[in-house]
Amino acid sequence: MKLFSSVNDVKDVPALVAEALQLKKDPFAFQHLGKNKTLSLVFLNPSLRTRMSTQKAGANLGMNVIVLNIDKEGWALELRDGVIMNGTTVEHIREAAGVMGEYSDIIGVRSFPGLKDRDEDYSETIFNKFVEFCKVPVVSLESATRHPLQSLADLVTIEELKTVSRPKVVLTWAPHIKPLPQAVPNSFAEWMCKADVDFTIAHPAGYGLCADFTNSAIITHNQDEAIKDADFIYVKNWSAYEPYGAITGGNEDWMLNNDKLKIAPKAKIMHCLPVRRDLELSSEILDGPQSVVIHEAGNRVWAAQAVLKQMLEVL
Ligand code: SN0
Repeated sequence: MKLFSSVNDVKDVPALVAEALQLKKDPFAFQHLGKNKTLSLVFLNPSLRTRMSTQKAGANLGMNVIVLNIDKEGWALELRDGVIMNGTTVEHIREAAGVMGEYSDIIGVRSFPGLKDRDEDYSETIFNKFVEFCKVPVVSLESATRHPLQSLADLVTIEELKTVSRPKVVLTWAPHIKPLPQAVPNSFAEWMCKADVDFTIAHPAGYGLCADFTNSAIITHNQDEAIKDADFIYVKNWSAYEPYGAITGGNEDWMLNNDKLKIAPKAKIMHCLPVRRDLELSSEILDGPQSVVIHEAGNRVWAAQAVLKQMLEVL
């Protein structure tokens, strides 16, 4: 694998999931692959799980890992072409990414959407510029429209914890106070549409996702109907795709609590984290027996390690 930005970059999804679960059993079996290889993780936005799990995944494979919080520690980056750089930006992404490529065998990049200009965000200009100018394999650490390492870890978690061969998986919108990206739900939907699951998306009117990511999903505005007898419920807020980046109040009753979960007594509750307690998801669920959010976050290591291993194998 030379690029990991979407499920479409993966030749064999079940094999990648199996590889992650195998690495979980035997984390240090492939240290020779990463010996004297450098992984650089470049963040234009905050991170906890992605940073720590991908760093650990690289180390498990014997790699040297460099982390650069470029938004805080680097020169102010110019991302646009054709501008005279006489303002606040100091270094162009063309040079910055090119130089990072000189120091790295694999680069990971995190870059959130601006949520202002849909065409710009959905054309993935920043991520694609990194890919173009660094000239080494690139892993998305969450881009404007996708978070594939999260989705792979989610699929690994479902595969590991499912009790029926084809589980019912529900992605439900949750309330929030600020506009969040569509990257996590887009990506989760695109991976679930390729997995052996029955997949439903529930959201209030006005929060439909871009159809490119949701093609075979059942989509409903009725949360109760969606979550009834679910095996997995994936909780996530996102802002509107149309009008782009908008949020509207009045959907606070979409927050799951134990009372709502009575119709889904077997459901395991997932969230990519960070989660705002008692706004997006109730504390009683997060602290209760149905939550698997910590286990899910733990699986981020094995997802990242499986992807890095497949990249190292073709370096
Ligand atoms: C990000 C998102 O894409 O929704 C990262 C998730 C892995 N989440 C946030 O930005 C949360 C910010 C907040 O204020 O709650």
